[in-house]
Amino acid sequence: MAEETLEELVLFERDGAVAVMTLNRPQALNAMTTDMLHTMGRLLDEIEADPDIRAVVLAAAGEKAFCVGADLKSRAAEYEAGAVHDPLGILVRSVFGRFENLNVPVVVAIQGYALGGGMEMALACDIRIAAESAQLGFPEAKVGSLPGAGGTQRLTRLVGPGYAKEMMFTAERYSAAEAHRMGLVNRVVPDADLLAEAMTMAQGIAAKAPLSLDRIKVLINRAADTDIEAGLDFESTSHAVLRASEDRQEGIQAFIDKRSPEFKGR
Ligand code: CO8
Repeated sequence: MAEETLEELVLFERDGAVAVMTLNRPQALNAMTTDMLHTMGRLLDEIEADPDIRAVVLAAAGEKAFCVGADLKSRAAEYEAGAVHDPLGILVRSVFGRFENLNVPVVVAIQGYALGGGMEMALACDIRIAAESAQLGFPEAKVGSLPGAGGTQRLTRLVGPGYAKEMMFTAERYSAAEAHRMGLVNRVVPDADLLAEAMTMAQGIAAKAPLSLDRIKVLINRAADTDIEAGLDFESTSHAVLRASEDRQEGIQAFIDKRSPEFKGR
């Protein structure tokens, strides 16, 4: 395989207020390497530092796969070396957690195979759009492992323990339609429309008030692990913060003036 430069591993583009990150190892079905995850971390730094980015699309190059999980070829070398320290495990936890906690929404576009760690990456995003061709699954139990990059925890919170156990016990691949029925993906679209649908959704989100998006994301992320009274208190406090924001005034004024609001994130 030709030498891969860090910039080529994950492509980065801007389209207005939307940043697009594209996994770019289609020859290896976008299997994750530590270099790729380091590059994603650096791009997430850029996104966080840029207040003009209001939403992110995570996509992948090639028609065959979104991502087939960890790069088993580079991992084989680690196992042969008997590494007790797992650099990939540490990195995936950090990078996936950063997507989950990013201050702007992340829409992920899934085509072809989304397996193992690739599926776990998609679970750390906020909204999953799948192409009709998508095949999603957790093959780990077939090879004596388990979904160790957040899968057991995030899938259970998303679809409930029944479907999470079914997917992980059987280790089978599920179609986009089956994944949609479980609530694992938000919507299924024709392959040719995947990126456009993800961009349209992200552009629509990016036009909304940034502080609203930020607070809604945090509140929903915490909802599953918070008792209802504490959650409602947190919601009230967040609501009070928004009431005092400039963007709330702008939103109401724009409605009265019958024009589009211009939000500043203040
Ligand atoms: N790593 C590296 N290369 C891969 C991988 C992979 N995971 N999967 C596929 N490739 C490569 C193949 O070797 C092949 O390369 P080449 O052309 O040079 O031989 C190319 O991609 C195309 O693959 P196939 O020819 O196999 O294509 P098929 O359509 O026949 O099959 C499959 C596609 C079904 C996706 C098959 O390749 C497969 O089963 N791949 C392995 C999938 C898998 O097991 N993924 C889980 C990996 S484990 C994981 O993700 C855990 C992550 C968490 C880590 C953190 C732990 C704490």
